[in-house]
Amino acid sequence: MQRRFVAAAAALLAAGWAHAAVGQEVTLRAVSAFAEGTQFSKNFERFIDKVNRDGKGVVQINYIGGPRAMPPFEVGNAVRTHVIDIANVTGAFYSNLLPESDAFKLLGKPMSEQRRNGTWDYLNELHNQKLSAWYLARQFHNVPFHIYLNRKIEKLDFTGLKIRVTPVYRDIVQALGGAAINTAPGEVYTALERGVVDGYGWPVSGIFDLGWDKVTKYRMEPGFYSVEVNVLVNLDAWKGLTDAQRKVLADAALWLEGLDAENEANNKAEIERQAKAGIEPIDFGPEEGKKFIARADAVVWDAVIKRNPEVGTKLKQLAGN
Ligand code: 173
Repeated sequence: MQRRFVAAAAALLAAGWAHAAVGQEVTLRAVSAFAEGTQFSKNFERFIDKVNRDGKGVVQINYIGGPRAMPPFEVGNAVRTHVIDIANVTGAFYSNLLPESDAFKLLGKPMSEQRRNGTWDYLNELHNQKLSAWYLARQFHNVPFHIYLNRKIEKLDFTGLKIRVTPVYRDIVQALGGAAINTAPGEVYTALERGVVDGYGWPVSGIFDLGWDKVTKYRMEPGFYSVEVNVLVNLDAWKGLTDAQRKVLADAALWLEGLDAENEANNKAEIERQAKAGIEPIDFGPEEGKKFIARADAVVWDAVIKRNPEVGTKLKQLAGN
């Protein structure tokens, strides 16, 4: 009797261990919407390295790569349909699935505050519902966007200019009379080189990564909005993880958001580097600058609130908190 019990217990234990050995370490497949090794993939890649260090035997990430692996505007949908488990992607690239993502760039407070004041929870809910995704982290809140131009303008007016956009810049470019041409980052160099566009929207940092400095003359001041690049996890994948696995990812997510502390110095260094590369600022002074930013914000809130009054109003309230 005693021996049989011991044998059965040992078998159970062995089965448990076997299960643990199989179930314990899970590997997630990751994609970035930005080219590997470039400005807006770099920190995500550091996050992956950290997870793979801290998560040994628990959770690992297999980085499949950037746009060479998957077109950037398909990354959000690939998370939704669980073609991949985890992604580094801006809301602007999945606004077809979540149109309210147009407003994410107006949520510019530090992530520690957004996690305290309910913004993170609300955005997580939106991602759960519309993207079947867990909103694990948001990066680069303190990096502004700019419009870069190859033709000098004398006032805040884009009439006659063709400007490469994503949904980030579409509304303001059109409000200022410009023709907005939507392209993925990978097409910007050729569009500029061939004169298909007279300028483009992009953050203050990262234009050297793909050689755009060689085809850029001016950077318009001031910077506006707040870059958002998010780490999303497919919701079924997230729910299927153990508490220990989720903890490795959640801790690494907070660490990743902490890397935003590096951005201010990097923004400054990029502006200096642009000046050295001969890229001149176009600046109409503080009054015009203020007007521009107010207009840029207003066109987005108007569009988002018109499209979805409930979500738009809630996001605007959270932005002001
Ligand atoms: O310009 C873009 O492609 C874009 O929308 C974006 C968003 C976040 C970071 C970098 C670029």
